[in-house]
Amino acid sequence: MAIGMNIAKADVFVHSPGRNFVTLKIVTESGLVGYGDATVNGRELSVASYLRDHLLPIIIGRDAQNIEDTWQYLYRGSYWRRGPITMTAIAAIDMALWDIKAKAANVPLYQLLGGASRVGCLAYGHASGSDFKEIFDSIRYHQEKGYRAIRVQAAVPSLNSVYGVPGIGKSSKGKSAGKRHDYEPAQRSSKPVEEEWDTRAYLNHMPKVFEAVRNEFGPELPLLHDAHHRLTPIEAARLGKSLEPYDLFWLEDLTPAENTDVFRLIRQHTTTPIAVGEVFNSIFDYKALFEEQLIDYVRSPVSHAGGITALRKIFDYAAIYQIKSGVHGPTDVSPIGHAASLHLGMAIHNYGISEYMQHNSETNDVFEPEYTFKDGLIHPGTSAGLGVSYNEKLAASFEYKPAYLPVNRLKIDGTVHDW
Ligand code: KDG
Ligand code: MG
Repeated sequence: MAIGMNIAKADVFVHSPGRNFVTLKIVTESGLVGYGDATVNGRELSVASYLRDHLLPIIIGRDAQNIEDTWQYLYRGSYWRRGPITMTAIAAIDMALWDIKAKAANVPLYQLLGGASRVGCLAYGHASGSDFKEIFDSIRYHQEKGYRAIRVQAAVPSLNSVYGVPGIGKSSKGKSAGKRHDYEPAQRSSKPVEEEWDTRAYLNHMPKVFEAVRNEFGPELPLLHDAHHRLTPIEAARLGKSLEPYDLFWLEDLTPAENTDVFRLIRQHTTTPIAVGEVFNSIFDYKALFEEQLIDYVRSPVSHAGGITALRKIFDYAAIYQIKSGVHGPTDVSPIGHAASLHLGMAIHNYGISEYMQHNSETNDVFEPEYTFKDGLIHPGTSAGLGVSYNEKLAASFEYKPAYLPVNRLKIDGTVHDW
């Protein structure tokens, strides 16, 4: 048994370098440090409390090397299983322990997960715009930054706001130009901002957007689109069908996440590939979707699906059905969570793509991630562990402030609508 590998200390930090993050730090008796990302966008303090008040007191003194046993102890050993807060808290501990194990072995984490299966992880960026010209400019901007796959979100003419499309209505005054790319959708405020929605207008407009984009950029560029869970099953089927001529890489989060039975109906109507799972947190959420071959990409990131230990099992299960990874990588996944997903992505065979919304300089100054982005691929780096650190002093200078994702209401009568 290695000396000094018991967990001696664990701390949770809740700060706002660029945006709110919850960060876990575990230290072994020998002084090895591991980091975990425990951020749940808009519900940060709940995970911090779950860790501080319930999990950290019971992991002190455990052998940091026994990752599987610790995972089972925290998951199977608890009466209350699953759910985003529980699984994010377990994920943070799991990530930190893998970070420690890789540092103890003096290798980048992907080496412990089987080694590199590729030279880097294909990533997609976020293009958006109020009109076709803005969308084209935004796609070009991302291509110039190196992206080889691009998610396209568009304003809908009759709506004065659409989630994922910043600066609607301001473009003619030139106010949105600097904000269009990789913006932060969670607004720091005491209450969520409210946005409006009209499914009919959206469904009528999206095929026009993708027709225009294909006409402008040709057939080769991989294009993705996110419906943010807003559709009914039959509306989702219609969208998939209407976008078939534009050959999407995937269509994401079509319907509300709770009812996965609806994918049977959607699948019967369209060959557009389907991605889902960024709000799933357990292998059981995917079970029927895999076994009945109803989806094509798994969206879970390491930080919301119970950690590297758990997501590895989800990916291996998906591989049996030729389903690939398509990991969630917005700015609310911290560089620690992002690095963990990248190391796993380097190692698995059924890697598909990762979302890569780039963090701002405040975030990067605190976490100093080693991953690099070049020619559309991200590489997690070769230093020992996850390749991410955490500057506690600098982080403490960015005070946590509540921030919320918007709430969505129907334009016609103000009814609260789905995410
Ligand atoms: O916290 C949720 C956001 O990150 C949301 O914008 C994520 O739909 C999302 C995406 O695909 O990044
Ligand atoms: Mg999404």
